[in-house]
Amino acid sequence: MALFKFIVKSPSPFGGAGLIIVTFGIVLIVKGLYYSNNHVTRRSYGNVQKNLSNFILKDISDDVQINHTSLPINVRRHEEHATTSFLSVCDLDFKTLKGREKMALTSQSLIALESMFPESHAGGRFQPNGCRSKHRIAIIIPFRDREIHLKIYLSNVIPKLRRQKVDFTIYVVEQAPGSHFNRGMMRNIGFAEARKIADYDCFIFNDVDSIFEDDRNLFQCGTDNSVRHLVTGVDVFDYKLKYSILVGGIIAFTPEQFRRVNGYSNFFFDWGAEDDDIYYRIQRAKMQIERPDTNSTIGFMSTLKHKRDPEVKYRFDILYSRNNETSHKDGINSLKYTVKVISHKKLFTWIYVAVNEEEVLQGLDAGIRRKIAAYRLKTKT
Ligand code: UDH
Ligand code: MN
Repeated sequence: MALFKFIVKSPSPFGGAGLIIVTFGIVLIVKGLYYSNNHVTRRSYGNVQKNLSNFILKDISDDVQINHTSLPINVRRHEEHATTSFLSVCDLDFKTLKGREKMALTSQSLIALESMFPESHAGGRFQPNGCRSKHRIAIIIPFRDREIHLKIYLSNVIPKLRRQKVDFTIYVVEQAPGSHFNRGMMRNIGFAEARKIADYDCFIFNDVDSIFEDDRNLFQCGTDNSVRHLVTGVDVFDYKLKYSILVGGIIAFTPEQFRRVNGYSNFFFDWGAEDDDIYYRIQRAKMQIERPDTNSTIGFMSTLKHKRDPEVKYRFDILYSRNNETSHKDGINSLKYTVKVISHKKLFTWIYVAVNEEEVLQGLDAGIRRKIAAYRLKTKT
């Protein structure tokens, strides 16, 4: 208002023409500011995204468009059948598989990896050539700050799965800074978000540093009552399982099986006991664990080296506080998170999420919450 008064009242050597010139000038300045603002907004959005994702945007192609994510599942299912129904169901010829292979410790850039697998569809979906897979699989990878592992994972695992003729899509669920890492929650979120995108009939949860060695170890789910754990031995444990109830590394659930156990507990932040907890959930739901033949090497898995996170002691307090009743209130039916980005990359769908740790832990017994707070104070973590 004051500025306007100044313009109108200011004496001008050009009279009325002066006023027009000044007004025109103001329009230009305002326009300029608007555009530069827009520019700044866009630029800083890019910067924010870079900070958020630390790696993905600097070394990978942009989002690839897919057009059916917003359609309801029954429509997508219909669409799917229309595009592939003329193909016959894949018949896996075991002679075309290679068997056990040593893991290659390659470290190509993600861009280079993308060009190695030109046949992928947006969001990291691979379909077999010339036949239709009976199953559609989502591979869920919990992730934070393990870029090199992800590259090694993709370059080793994709060729094996291609040979298995499965229809799979890789989801990388990355936890934003601001909370301690929660592997169980990242797995739950991957399940919840992938279900919104397509109608998967099998979810395979795979740690980014855990690579199956043998392509005869089929990426598929067990039948009704058996959850399939795809590991019988781990390289660093002399190709044995560290303990018999271990279900870590790679595990496959049908959506119905995962719903029956209510997914993973959301309470294990840091290096927790979410695997042991889900073992007990499976047991309480009266389901079995099935594995590849333990007399063969088919279920052997290689792991990638990394600094070990400290094992927090209070994880047992959380674990032992879980029972039928508490587990039914803690899992996929009580998930709280904020999706910051969903991006359909060429080799995977990237889901970037934030978790409010304090809010999640409200659901936990006050005594255990005090123990966690005391541990955080002592270790300053
Ligand atoms: N992860 C990350 N970033 C992290 C921590 C974990 O991406 O900072 C993911 C990643 O997929 C990793 C998985 O979570 O492979 C498991 O974490 P880890 O590799 O640190 O765990 P560790 O090798 O044991 O010690 C894995 C099996 C038992 C996990 C149960 C405890 N959480
Ligand atoms: Mn590990």
